[in-house]
Amino acid sequence: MGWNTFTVRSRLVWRLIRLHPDAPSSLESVWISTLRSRSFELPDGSGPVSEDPYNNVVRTTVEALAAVFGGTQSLHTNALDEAIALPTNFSARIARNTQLILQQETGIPNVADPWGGSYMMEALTDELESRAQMLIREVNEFGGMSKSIYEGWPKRRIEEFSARRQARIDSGEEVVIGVNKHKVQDQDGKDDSREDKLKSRVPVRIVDTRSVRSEQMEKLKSVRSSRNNDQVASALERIRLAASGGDNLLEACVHAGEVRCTLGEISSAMEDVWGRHRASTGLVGGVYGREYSHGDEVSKVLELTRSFETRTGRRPRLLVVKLGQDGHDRGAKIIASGFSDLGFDVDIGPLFQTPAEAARQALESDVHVVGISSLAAAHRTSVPELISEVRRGGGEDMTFILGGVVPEDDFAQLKKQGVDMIFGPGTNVVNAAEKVLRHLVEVKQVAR
Ligand code: B12
Repeated sequence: MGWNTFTVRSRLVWRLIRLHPDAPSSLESVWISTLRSRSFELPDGSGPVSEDPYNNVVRTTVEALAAVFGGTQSLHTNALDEAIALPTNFSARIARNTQLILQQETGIPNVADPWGGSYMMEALTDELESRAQMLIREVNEFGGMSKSIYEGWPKRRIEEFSARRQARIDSGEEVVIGVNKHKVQDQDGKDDSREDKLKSRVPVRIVDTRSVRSEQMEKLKSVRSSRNNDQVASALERIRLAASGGDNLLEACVHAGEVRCTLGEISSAMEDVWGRHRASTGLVGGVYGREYSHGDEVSKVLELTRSFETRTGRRPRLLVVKLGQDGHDRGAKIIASGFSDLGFDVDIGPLFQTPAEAARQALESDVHVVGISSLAAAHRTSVPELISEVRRGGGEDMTFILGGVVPEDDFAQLKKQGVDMIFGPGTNVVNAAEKVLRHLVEVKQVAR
């Protein structure tokens, strides 16, 4: 699902199925499985924001309503704290009730296609359909979906779209209430008061990652000691054979599960044959020049980066890293692309680095700033580890900035542990770059 109420995709999926029973062969299985399995709407994360989070209840309702009008049969609704942490029981209940209210109180699901016949909706569906057909042609020209995924094409398209959208939000062209318009201010101001800001905070689910890890290790130990390890070895061998092109891989994996192979062992067996996929770490260049409508703000930051370079002999250098099992890389890519457009020299680390690996890369690249993008709640352990590794390796002056899904309650502790600045969901990239530059010059005295 997206944010635009009139362009939810379910309707389009049905249209494509209805009008194209002979859809291109590489996509045929997708259509057939959609027909069999029903259409499902999952929000793409562009809806809920961490600022003034109760607004997210309204956003999710409108999004869900649009999906139902669009003919979805299966629906996920986000919790109001989606951009803050894992949901609490309270927020999960509201998310579930949003669906129940639509289903049982409104009568809306009793009508098959309430938008059918509306000139605007039919025209929009036509337009979406022809754009979808263009994409399908592009995929087919690539040689099919698997090949295009392998070449990184869909990922690149998503990244380009995300970067452009972020620039539109940052410039205020796309309105997000509470983020770029009608904000809750820190102090009494033209919007709302500090008291309102405190009231708008929600209780957050805190997960103790250390104890989760040790519980998991214990479970793993007990599984490994209570199973038949000969059966495990032969099940893993069967996966290797199937992965090399012999048998049915899914069947081999189900069998491996039955004899209690772990997920890690199953995927490692496939990795033995296929190797490990490395996601591309390219940047989307030029977005903040092209899409950002407030050219003067961009020029101001570019001026600051130029003067930094004049004074120090090199551009401000940033390394963006992702730590541990956190595969959410859209924010990291947007920051890397945006800061690069704004005159920074940017490196991006590969996904799934350990704190020690990221620290080594930061020291070897001699960066001014390490930017950690954390969305999987491991910041309380991995970030201090990274900082102490860097300090131990001689990077005493390095600046650490952290972004992503980080609850406000953790800010004070992280700052004590050496994080200089924290930027949550909804961060304006141009403002963030300016703050980081000012911090380097005024606090760290890098270019004085
Ligand atoms: C999209 C998404 C996914 C996609 C990720 C696709 C991808 N390649 O990135 C998919 C579907 C794969 C996914 C999977 C999972 N997800 Co997810 N996901 C999201 C979602 C909805 C949006 C994230 C996003 O892309 N936002 C858009 C980007 C542009 O925003 P952003 O990253 O916040 O970046 C902005 C700022 O934060 C800041 N920023 C970010 N990084 C940095 C770095 C620096 C240096 C700076 C200055 C600024 C900065 O600037 C950016 C621009 O404003 C979030 C919820 C949310 N709304 O945040 C959950 C969320 C992050 N996911 C979550 C979970 C639990 C998972 C799974 C574990 C689910 C599961 N059980 O399988 C898996 C884990 C996969 C993995 N290996 O990591 C949880 C994490 C819980 C927590 N932190 O406590 C969240 C918060 C949802 C929730 N509330 O439960 N997810």
